Formats: sequence, structure tokens, C-alpha cells
Amino acid sequence: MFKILIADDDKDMRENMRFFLEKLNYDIIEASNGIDALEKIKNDNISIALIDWLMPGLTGIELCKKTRELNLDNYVYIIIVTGKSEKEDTLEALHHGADDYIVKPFSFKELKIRLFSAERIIKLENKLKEAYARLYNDAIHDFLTGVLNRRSIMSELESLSNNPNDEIGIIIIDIDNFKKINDTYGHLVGDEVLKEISNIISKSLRKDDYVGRYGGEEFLVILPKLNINESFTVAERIRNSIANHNFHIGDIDFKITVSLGVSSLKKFKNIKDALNEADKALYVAKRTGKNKTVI
Ligand code: GH3
Ligand code: MG
Ligand code: MG
Ligand code: MG
Repeated sequence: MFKILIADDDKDMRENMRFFLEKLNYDIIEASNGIDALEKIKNDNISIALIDWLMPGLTGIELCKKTRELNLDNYVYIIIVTGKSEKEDTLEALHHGADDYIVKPFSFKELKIRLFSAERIIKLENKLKEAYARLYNDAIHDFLTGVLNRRSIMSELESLSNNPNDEIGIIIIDIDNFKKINDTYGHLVGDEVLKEISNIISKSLRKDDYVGRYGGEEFLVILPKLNINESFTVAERIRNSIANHNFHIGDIDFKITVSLGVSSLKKFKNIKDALNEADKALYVAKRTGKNKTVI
């Protein structure tokens, strides 16, 4: 249901419009002055605003300008409803951000038709927003596992590193002997293992942590505000959860382990060096027996 704000200082006008619009199944909110109207536009998720020109507090035109300056996530479709009927007035309203203009007195038929046109725009806008959200979601996540893809986890790390006062924990995780899983049970089972391991890692993290697929069977975990020792503890928690997990895919049961390299990013250290350190630590974990976390 579309939510309509009626902003008018004339009480009878508001009540007449409410009476008519509620019959058309709109959800109505009223404001009797410009300041109150602006607050409602900010907070009440308004789809369409029917705004009188001359009102105490803010004029309809000022309200238009201020609404556009807010740059809200939800576009507010503004119709100025006024007795000012000069062509110049219409142009001024459109110039300052109104989408449409109705001259008083008007028929409810006119209002209804202009609202249909508003709905058409809003529905189209919502469709675009949904499509954008879907595409954006696909663009930042790894298709197989659903965790962040390499590009987006790297860009999270970049933006976190802009605050050099916070230490950031970094873990690189590599599945042990993964090639053998593929060779023994096939690639599809290997894919399921990647999904399951992604889930286990995600569940071991806090809300503000990040996990991304860093390579084929490698994951990168970012732990904002954790130092290297705290990050080691998290890495061990991940390692144990995976080692203790019984993988059951199709009718095959097996165990899997991972090796982890831990480092941290802090002042005067760049991302490349921090990742290299974690990578070297991972290499040591692999060389000295696997199923291991190394700092
Ligand atoms: P190590 O313990 O030293 O890490 O040995 P490993 O066998 O895990 O490492 P290696 O680098 O030799 O093999 C990694 C394998 O991961 C090779 C590749 O086929 C497999 N792999 C990479 N991406 C995918 C994927 O998306 N799906 C599947 N099923 N396998 C993948
Ligand atoms: Mg008025
Ligand atoms: Mg590897
Ligand atoms: Mg491996």
C-alpha cells in the first residue's frame, strides 16, 4: 500500500483529501505545517507527498528543496497542490524538485489520475531498486559458496585499513589435501565440501567479521579490531570446528582438516605485507604437518 503525506495548513482540505484517498486504499499521514511535513518525510517512509504551497514553517517549495537535499533511499514523489495557477509558479515548483503540480480547486478525478501516474513511476523505481540489489548481491559474493568473492573481501580490507588506529586480524585458510577429495569422490563432492566449510567458517565469526573465497580452496578471514593473539584464538576455533565436523555428502562420510596462517594489519604495515605474512605462516603450517594454525 502506498503511503501518502498530505501537507496542508487547511484542515478541511486535509480531511476531504483523506476521506477520498482512503477510499482508494491509500495509507494517509497528515501534516499541518512545513516543519512537521519535513520530519514525516524523513522518518515515515512516504511514497507520495501532496504539498500545499503556502504553509507556516516552510513553504511547499522550501519543503521540496529540503526533501531533495535529504537524498533519501526511498524516492518521494512530490505533487504541489496549490491555488497558485500561473505558468511561472508551476515552473518554479518543478524547478525545485516537484514531480507534478495540481491547481486548486481540482476534481478528485484529476487527483486520482495524477496519483496513478505517480504510482507508475514509483513501481518502476522499486523494480529497478530490487534488480540493482540482486545484481549487487551477486557481484560481491562467490557464486558457489555464498561468501564474499575475492574482489569484495579485498575491498573490505582496503576500506578497513583506512582507519590505521585499529589493528585488524587476518587469517588465510587452506583445505588440507583437497585434491585428494576431488580425486577420490569427484568434483561435485569437492564443491559441496567448499560450501560446507564456508558455512562452518561463517558460523565461527562475529557479525562484524568478514569471510571471502580467496582462491579455489582458500579462504580469507578479516577480524576488525582483533590483535594477532585474539585472531589466533579465532583461527583455532575454526580449525577445531572443521576437524570435528563429520562431512556427510551423498552417502559418503569423511573428515577434513584445514591449515591456517594468521597475521594482523596495524599502523605502518601495508595490506600486501600483512597478507604475505599470513601466507608464509600458512606455508609453515602445511610443511610441519597440516591441521595446524601458525602465526
Ligand atoms: P594441500 O594440503 O597442500 O593444500 O594440498 P591440496 O590438495 O589441498 O592443494 P592443491 O593446491 O594441490 O589442490 C587444490 C585443489 O583444489 C586443486 C583444485 O582442483 C581444487 N579446487 C580449486 N577450486 C575448486 C572448486 O571450485 N571446486 C572443486 N571441487 N575443487 C576445486
Ligand atoms: Mg496553505
Ligand atoms: Mg591451496
Ligand atoms: Mg589445499
